[in-house]
Amino acid sequence: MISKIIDENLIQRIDQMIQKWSSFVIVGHENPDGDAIGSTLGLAHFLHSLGKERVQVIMPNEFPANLAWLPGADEVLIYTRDEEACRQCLASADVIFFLDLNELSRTGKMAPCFEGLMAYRIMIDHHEHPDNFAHLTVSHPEIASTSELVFRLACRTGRLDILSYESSVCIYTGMMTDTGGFSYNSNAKDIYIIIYQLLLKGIDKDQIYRNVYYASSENRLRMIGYALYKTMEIIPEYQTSIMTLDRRKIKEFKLEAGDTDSLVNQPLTIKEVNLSVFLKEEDVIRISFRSIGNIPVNRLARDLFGGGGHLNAAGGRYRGTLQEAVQIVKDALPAFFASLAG
Ligand SMILES: [Mn+2]
Repeated sequence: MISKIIDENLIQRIDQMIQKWSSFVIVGHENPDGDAIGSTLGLAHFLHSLGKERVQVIMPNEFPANLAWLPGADEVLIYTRDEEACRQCLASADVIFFLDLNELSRTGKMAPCFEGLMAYRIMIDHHEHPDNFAHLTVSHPEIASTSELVFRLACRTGRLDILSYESSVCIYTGMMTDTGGFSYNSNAKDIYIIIYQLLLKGIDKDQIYRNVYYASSENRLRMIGYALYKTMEIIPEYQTSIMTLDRRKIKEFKLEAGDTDSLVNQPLTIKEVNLSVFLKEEDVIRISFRSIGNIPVNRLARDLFGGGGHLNAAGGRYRGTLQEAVQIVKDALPAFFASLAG
């Protein structure tokens, strides 16, 4: 079947922790995306199938409305909405899983909650440079999604047969969203063997696609139109696009969580654009980078804004004005591309 990616020793130890303990909390990252929700809920359903009754998924803040249909999404605790309930769950947890995040700071305002907890910590993730905060770390940057790692875990513990329809839906959703509907990071053959297995579980992949991608509000689509028409700047020399959205417009379009998530990908559909930068003015300036080919945007995100991510998708934040942040990006382009050529 699929190749064995996760170390056998890690599989055994995670399996032992699952067998041994009864209370589990599963945490995803701040501003959760499809993979954060898909992997955490996918694992939660899997633990349910193993007969575990005390399983709680916690997200640091709200997740996008187009993921609310996922099985179990209505039982997710949101830290910014229900801090006390989250703290109680964490305090009584035997095991805490950290999914789709490589350092505690990725849980945002929730990060201090983990101090002094006795629970056993297991991280399962696919971002580079994992921090050493967990007792067990499963880190595979070469794998396209954490949801895929959850499938691999279920499979390797020899329990593919009990993987439920609900779990399969969640896992597929994370695999789909972290590859842009299998349009990037998606050449690994195993992905399609896994999808085949998920289809055997009864998932409707076409319906999942529509649930996630054909769920826009009118406001969101108009915002995309505005951003592309009024703010997108193309720098032909570097095949780069820079786009912004300021606080006033975010308010005007009444944007909700996740509404701008895929916007940064749009300029890449221009034939001549291989690097897209999107800057959004929130409490801080949030900068998203996307690229095609061998343009390491995680390096840009790290060097310019202390951020990080993957080769083709990364992000960072900046304290200052939108204009300053745009200028920082523009100033950095010549040296960045010179370093790639050299
Ligand atoms: Mn992910």
